[in-house]
Amino acid sequence: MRIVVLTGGIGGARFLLGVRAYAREVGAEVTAVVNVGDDLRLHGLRICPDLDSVLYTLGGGADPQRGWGRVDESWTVKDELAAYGAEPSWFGLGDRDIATHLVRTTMLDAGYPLHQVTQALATRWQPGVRLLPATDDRLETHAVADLDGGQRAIHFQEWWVRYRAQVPTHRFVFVGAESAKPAPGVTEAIAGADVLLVAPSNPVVSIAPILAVPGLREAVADGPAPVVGVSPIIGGAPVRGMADRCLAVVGVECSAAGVGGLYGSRASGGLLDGWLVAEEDATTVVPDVTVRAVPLRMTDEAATAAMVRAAVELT
Ligand code: FO1
Repeated sequence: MRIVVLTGGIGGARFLLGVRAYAREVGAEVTAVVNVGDDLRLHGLRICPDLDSVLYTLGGGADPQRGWGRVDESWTVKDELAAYGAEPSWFGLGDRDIATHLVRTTMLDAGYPLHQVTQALATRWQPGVRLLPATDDRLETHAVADLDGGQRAIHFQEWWVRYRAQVPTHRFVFVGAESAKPAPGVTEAIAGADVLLVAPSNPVVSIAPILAVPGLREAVADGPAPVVGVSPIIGGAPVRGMADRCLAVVGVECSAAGVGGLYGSRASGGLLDGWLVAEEDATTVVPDVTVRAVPLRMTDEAATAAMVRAAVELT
């Protein structure tokens, strides 16, 4: 069986732990198509938070408390940058993490595309799943917010980390999306999948930028594989992160039904055949989508693998 997962963020990386465990049980192959909208260049380094979250989480090197970055991290370079007054000071890069960005940036600057660089980084971390960026091209999520007395577009990380998503925000823009191409292997993986899972990631800033790459939404919606999404919202609140703030920006209710409706059914031009929700949300209805309620907390790998089994069995 070939499983393809659309994913981004820390929740998405933790979900992949369960997908990998399930895949090992049943002998399936997993391809993760990962959001790059959070990526940024800082201090001359290319940082790919969502790809790194997957590498570190599946490779056993992630910090379990923060969720992002490396365990046993030190912050000497961050402190030294601060001593120079180098901005931005609101985004912290750990010393171990910086090594990843140095290797990545060196390879990118030498002309290797992001998917090959990611493959090279994965030889160290051995994530046990095939990891593909949604695109090799520049695609950056920006937020248009009220700042400094006017409307300004700021990078997603500035909106998320510096302003903690607390500024009045009008919309998100996926800069570069129109001319981005799917990374080699992405369309083929989707076309060859037996089942497609949408991770319980932020639908607005993790999944939407993947689908904004021309051709990817169509590849998923019109492809042969059944598509099952897992709700990132339990009982009206995000499992982690600030999906509630992102959903408010796009005018969608923060509920399992709201996000299910945002994705929509394949029968009516949307994405989903199935929608896995938490037991608290058992009454959720999404027109033309099969909804099933199961325990949806990713407390450990076994609980997450059970969720994945339920998602696959929904198809
Ligand atoms: N999140 C923070 O809240 N503060 C930070 O300083 C920060 C630095 C950072 C560095 C590298 C990296 O890969 C992720 C980092 N994150 C940080 C997490 C990141 O902002 C978001 O959680 C993800 O982009 C959302 O998926």
